[in-house]
Amino acid sequence: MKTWARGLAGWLLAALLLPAWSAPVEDGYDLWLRYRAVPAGGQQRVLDQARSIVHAEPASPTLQAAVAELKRGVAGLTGREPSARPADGTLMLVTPANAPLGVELPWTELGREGYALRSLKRGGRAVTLIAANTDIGLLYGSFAWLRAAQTGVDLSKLDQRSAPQVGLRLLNHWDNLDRTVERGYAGASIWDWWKLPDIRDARYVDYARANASLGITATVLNNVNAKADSLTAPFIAKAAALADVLRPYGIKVWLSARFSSPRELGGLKTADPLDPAVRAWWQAKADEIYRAIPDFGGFLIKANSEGQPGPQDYGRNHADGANMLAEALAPHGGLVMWRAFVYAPDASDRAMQGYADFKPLDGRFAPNVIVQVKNGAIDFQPREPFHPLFGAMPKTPLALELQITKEYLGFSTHLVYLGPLFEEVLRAKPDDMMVARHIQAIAGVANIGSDRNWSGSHFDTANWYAFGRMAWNPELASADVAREWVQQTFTTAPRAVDGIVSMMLASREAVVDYMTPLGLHHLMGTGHHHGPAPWVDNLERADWNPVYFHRAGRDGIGFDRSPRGSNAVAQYAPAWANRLSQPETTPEDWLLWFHHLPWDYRMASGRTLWAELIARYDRGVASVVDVRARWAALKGDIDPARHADVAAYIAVQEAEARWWRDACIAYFQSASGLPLPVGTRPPARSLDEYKARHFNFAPGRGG
Ligand code: GCW
Repeated sequence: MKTWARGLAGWLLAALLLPAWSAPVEDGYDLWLRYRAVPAGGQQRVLDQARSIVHAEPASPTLQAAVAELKRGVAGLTGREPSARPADGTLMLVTPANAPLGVELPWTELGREGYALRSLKRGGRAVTLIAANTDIGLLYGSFAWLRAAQTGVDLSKLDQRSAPQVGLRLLNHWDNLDRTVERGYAGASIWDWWKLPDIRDARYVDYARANASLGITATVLNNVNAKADSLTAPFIAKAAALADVLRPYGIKVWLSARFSSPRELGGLKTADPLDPAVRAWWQAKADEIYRAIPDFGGFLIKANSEGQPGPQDYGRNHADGANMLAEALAPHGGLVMWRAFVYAPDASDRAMQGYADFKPLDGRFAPNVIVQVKNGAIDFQPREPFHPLFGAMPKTPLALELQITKEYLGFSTHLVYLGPLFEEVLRAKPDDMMVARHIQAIAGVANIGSDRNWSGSHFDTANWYAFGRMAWNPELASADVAREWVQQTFTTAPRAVDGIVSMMLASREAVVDYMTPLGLHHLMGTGHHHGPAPWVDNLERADWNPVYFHRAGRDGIGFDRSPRGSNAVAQYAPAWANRLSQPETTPEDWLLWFHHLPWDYRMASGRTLWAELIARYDRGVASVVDVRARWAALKGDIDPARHADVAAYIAVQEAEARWWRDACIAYFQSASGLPLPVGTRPPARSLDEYKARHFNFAPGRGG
């Protein structure tokens, strides 16, 4: 064949193969930072504003990270990398020191972390200012610009500003030092403790980028069921290596600390917080950590909770324990996050323990102590009333603890978008203020692991994303957050976006309905928490048994927390206490959380409670069936591999939703002795068959 013909054939072959070569792999690793080439018109839209990037020199590591991300994003979206020479279409990263004259920017409003994006014309050229008071603000602003670019915002008319309402926004990794993850469903811990500090996996930088894109400012590296080893020199060195990688992205490293460490590591006879030798030990330990990590964030503490050691072992209270650690950290600017997740063995009502222990200590904690409170008073259920401590400790900084990992919501298998749950909690009003205004910090129990797609399923990263975005701005609507995430993670095609967002927004109510409708809670399998087990009543602690929580019997179902029962309602502000004292004025979504009612109690729908319960379970299953159909209808809009993955997961979710519905109805029918209402589909299996199911190797049991 002539040479020219061979050359032409080569080009033709390459052209045919190119799409296979250049089509980036859609395995979820790039999260919402995919920066995939937008359709041609969109590319010009981005290029018109971003042919060049201009910034102050010398650039700090943080500013370098911002510029690198902008280059990466523009190159991905348009196929062309911006230059450093000013052009018609320049992104200018500016602080008060180098902002162009004559442009009014809200510097004071932005504070330390905020940013402004402003489209201008300068000498006839398109210029976009990314403005902030600090380099970390410029990093957040750069990610905000890229979010706008990826979601199809008109980049020629930008005039937005944003500053975080909640000062401290952090992840809690329940990661163990052997790389198992407690309640983790996404593989091993991403922290390769064994190879640290020498080997610093590139994944740590991508973790930092993802969290910086959300404005997350800190991360607790290890499990709250802490091992004392995490405070030994080798592990401090490992944590220091991670701190070095995360620092340019504005992410501080924290550690969970085991309260008995002075005994286990220091050989002391006691860990009594009032003992001078114990206080000295913690001071020396804090000094040692800060020598390795000068900007160490502080300690997260789980004490006198589920068997963890704490100050009460020595007749002291939580404030005594927290204040000792706070004193050790204070000279370095460190903080203590002290968890209020406590419940005593002799609990008359486990939901009352956190308030009972901590409310009397309001105002007794040192200024650098934050009390960390779960969104509800039991334990990350599909729905819980807001925790009574919100609004009850006005003299104490509080952190809201949310679970991003889905310990009680179907692991990483079930598609459940948690944005609506976060929104419900943040907007709840214990008094005349929303929970979002009662908190100084917000912590999310991470759903991140070594799986390629980070969170164990393609949709679970939406919960990491929603946590971060709503921690930055607790008044963001979960629907808007979902839409942003879909447009960056899957597609900007409007019909597909609408379809996926509607699936996501239906998913949390669905899991409530098919697991724990009408305020039921804690019905799950023992230990692993997989699947339904409302019949369990044989555990060593009464308040570990599902029967303790639903109290189903011939007379009715539900936990009486009214004044006629445990009177837990009295822990809420008076307006709520009155409203929750009567079933008629209690929101039906919380009905069986606060009341024990007869099966023939008349619901708002006109049905009896028994019929309503079944209707809710059926509604939950129907919703999953609908989500499955919606996803199937999107087959042509989503890359095949991820579409197939998600479809397979939703099929499992449907089967497990049916299992939850059938097992719970079978059991509650056995407890009530009532016939199924006419027309009810009977459970597929017998109650004994459901009771016989065991899962000895369910994931998430690390620790
Ligand atoms: O949700 C429960 C989990 C435990 C967890 C504990 C806690 C880290 O079952 O695995 O322990 O709460 O929040 O401390």
